[in-house]
Amino acid sequence: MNAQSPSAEPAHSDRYPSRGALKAQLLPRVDPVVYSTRSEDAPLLPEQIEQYERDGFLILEDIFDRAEMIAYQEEMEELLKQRVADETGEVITEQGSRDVRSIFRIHETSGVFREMAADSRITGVVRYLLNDEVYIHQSRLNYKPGFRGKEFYWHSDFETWHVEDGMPAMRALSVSITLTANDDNNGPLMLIPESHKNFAVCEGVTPENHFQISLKKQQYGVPDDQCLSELVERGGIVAARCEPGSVIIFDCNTMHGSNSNITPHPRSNAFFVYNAMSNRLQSPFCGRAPRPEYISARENIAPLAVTAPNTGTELNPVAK
Ligand code: 6CS
Ligand code: FE
Repeated sequence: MNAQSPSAEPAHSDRYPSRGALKAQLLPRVDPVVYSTRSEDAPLLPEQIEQYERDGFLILEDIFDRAEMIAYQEEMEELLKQRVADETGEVITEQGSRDVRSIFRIHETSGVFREMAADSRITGVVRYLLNDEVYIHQSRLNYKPGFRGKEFYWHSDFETWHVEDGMPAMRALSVSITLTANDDNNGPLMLIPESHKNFAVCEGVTPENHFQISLKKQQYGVPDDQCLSELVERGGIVAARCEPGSVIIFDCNTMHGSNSNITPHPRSNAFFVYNAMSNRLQSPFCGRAPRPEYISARENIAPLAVTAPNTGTELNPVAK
């Protein structure tokens, strides 16, 4: 460590350096994508595992049925009503309007979404892909309201979680569950296949309290045009068009983003990030103070219990 700038350098080595004085470039990924090696007892078909490994994402349609989705949609509307004036920091509004963009920590503040996050149809797949006990690193509702819902510019989540949260390895994944239809027009999630195989180094020095602006509009942790062009040249772009009740699973380093929504129809999704217990957060690699617990869980973490499908019954209770 450099004695003259003790807070600038973390004490641990950095396999995925980004920001600071670094120039934009693509580095090779040095972590596995699928951590389990046995496929006989996998909760996915062999071709689905191959697809996730190759593309960095998998879309599973019709996972939640109509009745389940009605309950989740009602809860989403209820949270919106209850928390529209919330000042805890957990509710993020769109820039320049009072429309709600995101509500964080829904797996703890809503029993309904806690159940969704722990649903074995999801956690079985997550545990298989990460081959470890898992906990929720971040959860949120992304409302993308009609008319004024703004875009999420291209980014790799891992870049932010590594630099700003101190997540050491690419052993985490995101699950986006569609609560409304995500169609061609209302700003569906767009993913760049195969982009997870490279780490896109980003330029710029992370400002203090970056989260206060990045959750409305991200400006650091954004890849440059050249890196994005190379990734799209190789893999193209896939828009995840889905009916409500579908599950989009994507690797923590898959490049993704979404356009704004000027249609009258909200594009609302629940979003859960699962991290391997063995990949718990260290100190942030940018040398800044850690982000709040409601954005990235550092202390308040527990492995998710294994439950029987659709019953919530624990099969293998774990100490909390
Ligand atoms: O800050 C986060 O944790 C997530 N949100 C944004 C807008 N970008 C990085 C990451 O996906
Ligand atoms: Fe993201």
